[in-house]
Amino acid sequence: MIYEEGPMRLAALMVTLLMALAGTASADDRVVDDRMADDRVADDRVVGGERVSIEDHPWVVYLTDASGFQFCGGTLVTPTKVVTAAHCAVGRTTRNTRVVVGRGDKNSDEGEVVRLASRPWVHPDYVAADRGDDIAVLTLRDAVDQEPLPPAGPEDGELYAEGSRARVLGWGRTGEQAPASRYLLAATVPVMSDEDCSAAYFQYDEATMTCAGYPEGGVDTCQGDSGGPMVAGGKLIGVTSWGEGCAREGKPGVYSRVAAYHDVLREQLDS
Ligand code: 4AZ
Repeated sequence: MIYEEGPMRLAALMVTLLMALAGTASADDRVVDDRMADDRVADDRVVGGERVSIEDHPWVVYLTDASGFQFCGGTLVTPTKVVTAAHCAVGRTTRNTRVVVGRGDKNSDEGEVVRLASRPWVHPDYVAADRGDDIAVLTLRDAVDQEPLPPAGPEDGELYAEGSRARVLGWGRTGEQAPASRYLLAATVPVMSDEDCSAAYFQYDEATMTCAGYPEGGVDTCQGDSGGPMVAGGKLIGVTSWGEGCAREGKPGVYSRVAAYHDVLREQLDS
């Protein structure tokens, strides 16, 4: 997550260019340079994305398959319920889905790996992320101790106001062509107006989506961050859903508008 088209990326490009001029660069060198740049993005906390501790964000979780491969994020909203994206949960079984709780570093063995108690609940109207209703709820077999994050409700309209700042978190890619992050990253993005979201995407639906990012791009969620949290006012206001590429100018990230699903979530969380 947290793509950053900033100075480090530019620096990596310059290095590649200089090496090419010196006759030493190959396509493979370029990949290595990109990786190094991305590591520095994660470690040096440059503008946009930064490493954050899981202890400060105990409700953010990631999903893996049975082999341990991280494919999405999620948010604990009660000790046994995780909100994620429908496109992360559709078709998944209890056998091939794990929820990793309390682990900021994918390579550590801290935290818990929790199994599902049942097949995921997927919003019944879900068809595809850019058609809306990209929301799902997972039920954990064992309750966890981590503090949950309450979902936004109808009273939280101001959290979706234009320019309101939100935090987005995840272990996804740090660039469209970059590998996923080893560490939990976070970034701050401004919520865009429904007009601007609609201008960016014909599929945008203001009733069930919100979008966020800077007009010039540069900070965003990316592949692998899906299902993870968009947070403001101490509440889960969005679920990372879709967008055209990552951090592109004029192409903000799109998030499921959690407040719009208050009643249906209530029903799921109480069941
Ligand atoms: C994805 O493929 C994805 N830039 C997630 C977020 C965004 C784009 C794609 C938003 O999971």
